[in-house]
This record gives sequence, structure tokens and C-alpha cells, in this order.
Amino acid sequence: MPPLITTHAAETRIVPRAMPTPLPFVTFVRGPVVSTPGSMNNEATPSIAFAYISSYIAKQGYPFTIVDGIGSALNQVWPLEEFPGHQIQGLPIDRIIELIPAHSSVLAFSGMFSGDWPMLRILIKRARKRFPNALIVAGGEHMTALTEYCLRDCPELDVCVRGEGEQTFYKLLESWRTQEDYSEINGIGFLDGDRYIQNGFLPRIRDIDNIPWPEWPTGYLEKFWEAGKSYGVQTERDMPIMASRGCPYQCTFCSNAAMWTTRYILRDQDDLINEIKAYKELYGITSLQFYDLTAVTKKSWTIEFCEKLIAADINLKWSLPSGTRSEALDKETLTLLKKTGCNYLVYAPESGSPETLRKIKKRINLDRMTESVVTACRLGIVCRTNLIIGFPHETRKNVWETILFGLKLAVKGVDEVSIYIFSPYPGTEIFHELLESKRLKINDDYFLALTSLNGNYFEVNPLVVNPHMGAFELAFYRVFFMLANYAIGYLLHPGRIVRTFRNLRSKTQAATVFEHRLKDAFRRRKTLSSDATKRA
Ligand code: B12
Ligand code: SF4
Repeated sequence: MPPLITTHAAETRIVPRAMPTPLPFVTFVRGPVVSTPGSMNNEATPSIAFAYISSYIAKQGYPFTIVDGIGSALNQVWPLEEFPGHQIQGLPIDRIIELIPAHSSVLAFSGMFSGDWPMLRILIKRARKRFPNALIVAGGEHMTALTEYCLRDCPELDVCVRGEGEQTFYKLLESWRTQEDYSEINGIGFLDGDRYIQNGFLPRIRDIDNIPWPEWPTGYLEKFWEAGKSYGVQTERDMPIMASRGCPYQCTFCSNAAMWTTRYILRDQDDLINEIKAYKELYGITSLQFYDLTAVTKKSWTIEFCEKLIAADINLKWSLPSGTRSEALDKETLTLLKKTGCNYLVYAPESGSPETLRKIKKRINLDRMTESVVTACRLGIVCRTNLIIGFPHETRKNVWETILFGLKLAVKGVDEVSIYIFSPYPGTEIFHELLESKRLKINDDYFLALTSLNGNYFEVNPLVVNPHMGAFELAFYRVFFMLANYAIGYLLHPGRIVRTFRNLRSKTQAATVFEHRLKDAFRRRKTLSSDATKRA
């Protein structure tokens, strides 16, 4: 197929060419996970984004394949040679390029994590060398937040799909194929010469029940199950699933609004139940893991969903590992959650300081959240709460309020009280404020700092944007009090010690993220040493 884009960088121009005939072959590509040695949080999960988008275009007849640099080499870790001190989990970049089928006309890259951008840029540049005529597209959270920056930083990239991807990507393919042009498509960003063009507002699919269910390539999920990879806690066969899209809130540290707008749409419960039934039959799944931004916001919807789970005799474990709000989680709802198999809930209070909560626009009531999480724990649901310290405005008093709040939660029985150091992510209100006041500069060092900061517990020099406390101080609070919270939990509930030992020996069970991450660390170490033995 003749190229639409003739050259790259400054002279990029959209030029007319002969009408392409067959539907172009699309290859979706995901690079490996970037992290630093010692990092424990940068884990691998199946790409539900690719499963959704590929399913959407497949329904329109487009042929495609997925080259997943993560799923194809789980637990394998290599140094990222271009960036000393960093490592990748998954396939090495050159191997990913080799795996892209030669007849690919469109290469569609996943750009979810900002920390991965320096690696992704290398991947795209190498792909362009091998595929000089392909249409190269990228989408995802990072590409949406920093579209212009990425296009200028990587001229080999033709176009970015911004926000929700299915419909926009399909329209892009169609107009590229039939009209020899994509410049009018809503929801994309591209460079026309040196001019950055961003079309329209962030598109949202209104009728989400018409989005086809994700299509998982044969044998793909099985690789994750075999390698013990899942999101949050672990059972034998954990299934990624989504009940909603978007989130109605606008917390200043979260990129949700810049990615999904504030439109929050819940799926029809019957359609969701049918999807679950199909997975039970097709894969024999043992649990559901919801990847939503915030799955529980509406009590009536949640109760109806639980009642339908019971009526349909679903009988699976299920969890909310990405964090949820607590307004709808009162005793009545939580009792139903437990009855329907909910085994793990992540609450996201973010801070124990009322002043910080006001400033970051989190809009939660700490007492009600505490009551909800304590009730969930008493009902036997394993609970985690995420806390952040070191927001730019915070004083030591704010940070200590959060630390003490965390300790209180641990004493009250919360299984995991995690503490993160604040990182300014692209697309967030705080990120823009820091850029404007020149307290933050975007470059590779900044992106790479995002990979290590929150995952590496032994990092004592993380990226810190707080003028009152240094990196060492915040890192110390983080490590010390997180360990203290776990210690409290294990001391007050000795049964958890037995559970953890049992789960560490089991191939398929982890009741907390702590247990899961420990198991992952051992697996990676084992893989590394067996690789070394093979090489020797
Ligand atoms: C699953 C998940 C994880 C997993 C899996 C990661 C992995 N490497 O496999 C785990 C638990 C490990 C994880 C960890 C972290 N995560 Co996380 N995680 C998510 C989560 C909850 C779900 C992502 C998802 O699958 N969404 C559902 C799909 C359907 O949406 P989507 O991916 O956005 O895809 C849509 C569009 O973006 C678009 N699209 C996406 N890709 C492409 C590609 C093309 C070509 C096109 C056309 C379109 C397109 O179309 C899709 C369908 O509409 C998101 C929040 C969220 N709900 O989105 C956060 C999120 C991605 N995580 C985030 C963060 C910050 C982290 C951590 C740094 C947290 C921490 N403090 O440790 C770590 C870093 C991990 C790492 N570097 O790998 C941020 C990322 C911000 C950023 N710019 O980097 C997010 C957005 C949460 C948030 N709002 O702040 N995470
Ligand atoms: S932090 Fe949670 S509640 Fe706040 S905007 Fe992001 S997804 Fe919504």
C-alpha cells in the first residue's frame, strides 16, 4: 500500500494517493514494563484496552494481530540498555519489532504509562525503520495527556488517538483507507508540518452497551494465569472486566477528566452478567477483577448487580483492585458484596488530612470512609487503602495527619495501608500548575522517575515536588510507616501470618497485594537465575 505520509518530522504532509483497496492489516503493539531494580509495583496485566479496540475493529472486518511485549515474556527481566539503572519486564525491544508481521499497514501502540514513554519512543522509532510506509498510531492515557509533546518528541509517530479509543480508531482507519486523509477525525492529534493539530473535544461513546465485549486472543489470558499475574489479589484464573467508563469527579492529582471527561457511564447489568457467564463457560474463570476507574458510585446499581449475580448463580470471587469511592458502600451494600463473592476492596481516601482532601478536591468524608472500610473488614473482605504524602502544598502537619490516619486504619483491621509519595502525572491539574510555575520540567528524567518512584521501596531519592520536605524524609516516612502498618496487621491478626505463608507456597493464591508482589519477586528472581544458568 502506498504511503499516506511521505516524510516525517518538519516536512510531514498529508498528500493524495491512489485509493487503497483491501482493509489494512493492523498490528497492536505493547512494549515491556519499565521499572528500576528493586521495584515491586510495576506489574503485568493483560491489555484490556487492546482486547476492546481489536474487538471493535474486528467487527468491522479489519484483520489484526497483537504483539504484546509484556504478555509474551512474563517474569523475564532485562536491563534497558539505553537507560542505565532501568530494566524492562517482557520482550526486548528488537524482538518485539521482529514479531510484527511484515504485511502490517497500521501499527497501533499502547501509550498508557508516562513512565514508559522513553522506552516507547525507542520502540516506535525502530518500528518506523522497519515499516517506513505504515501508519503509526498511539493511544492511551499518556498519549492523551501529552499528545503534542509526544508527537514532537517522536516524529516517527503519525497520529495520536485521544481519550476513549474504539470509535475514534475505527473512524481513523476508515477515513485513512477510503478518503486518503484522516485530518478531519474528531479526537485525534497530529502534526501538519510544524503545526500541531488537535481535532475537537475528547470523544465519549454514549451507548457503552453497544461496545462489543473485549476479544481475547487464543491462549493469551492463559499465559498470565500460568505466570501468576493478575491485578491486585490472585486466584487461579482472574478475569479482567469493566462495569463502567469514566469517573464523575475531578481530583487535582488524577488525569481522569483529561482522559475520559467527567462523564461516568455504568453498563447495563444484564449485559455485564451475560459477559461474565460467557467467560465462565469459555475459560472456567475463578474470579473477576474490575479495571474501572471507580466502579462503585451508585448504590442502587451495585445492589441490583449483586442481586443479578445471585439470581444468575454466578458464584465467583470478585474484586475492585483499582480503588473505589465509599459513598455507596454502607453495611447493606457491603453485606451483599460479601455474599456475592467480593474478596478484595481497594478504598482510595488518598489523605488523612482534611485540608489536603479539600485542596485535592477528593470530596470524601473521612469518618464515613473509615466506617465503610472497617465494616468491610469485619465482614471478612480483604481491604486496602491508598494514601499519598508529599502533595506540593503539604506541610509536615498534613503528612503526619495522613500517617496517623493510616496507623489508625491498620489498628482497626485494614489489611493493607499503602503509602505513596506524590508524583505529578501528566494531564492532572497539579501537573499543569507545576509546569506553569516552572517547578517541573518534562524530559526523560522526569518520565523515568515515574517508573521507580512508587514501586521501589528502597528508593531514597524519589521525584519530590514538595518545598517543605526532602526526598529522603518522605521516602523514610513511606517505607517506615508502610512496614509499620503491615506489622500492626500481622501482630493484631496472627491468622494473617499463617495465610501469608500458605499463599506464598501456593501457585495460584494471593490474598493481598503484598503477598502477590512477594510471589512475583521470587518468580522473577527464579527466572533470572535459570536464564543465567542457561547462558552459562
Ligand atoms: C490496570 C492498571 C494498572 C496495572 C497494570 C499495568 C501493566 N503494566 O500491565 C497495575 C496494577 C500494575 C498498575 C500499576 C500502576 N499504575 Co495503573 N492503572 C491501571 C488502570 C486501573 C486500568 C487500565 C485499563 O486497562 N483501563 C481500561 C482500558 C479500557 O482503558 P485504557 O487503557 O485507557 O484504554 C482506552 C483508551 O486509552 C484507548 N487506548 C488505549 N491504548 C490505545 C492504543 C491505541 C493504538 C489506540 C488507538 C487507543 C488506545 O482506547 C481504550 C479503550 O477505550 C488505570 C486506570 C483506568 N481505569 O484506566 C490505571 C493507570 C493506567 N495507572 C496509573 C498509574 C499512575 C500506575 C502506577 C504508577 C501506580 C503506582 N503508584 O504504582 C503503577 C505503574 C505501573 C507500570 N509502570 O507498569 C495511571 C497512569 C498515569 C500515567 N500517565 O502514567 C492510571 C491512568 C490511573 C490514574 N488515573 O491515575 N496499573
Ligand atoms: S482519583 Fe478516583 S475519584 Fe478522583 S477523579 Fe480520579 S478516578 Fe475519579
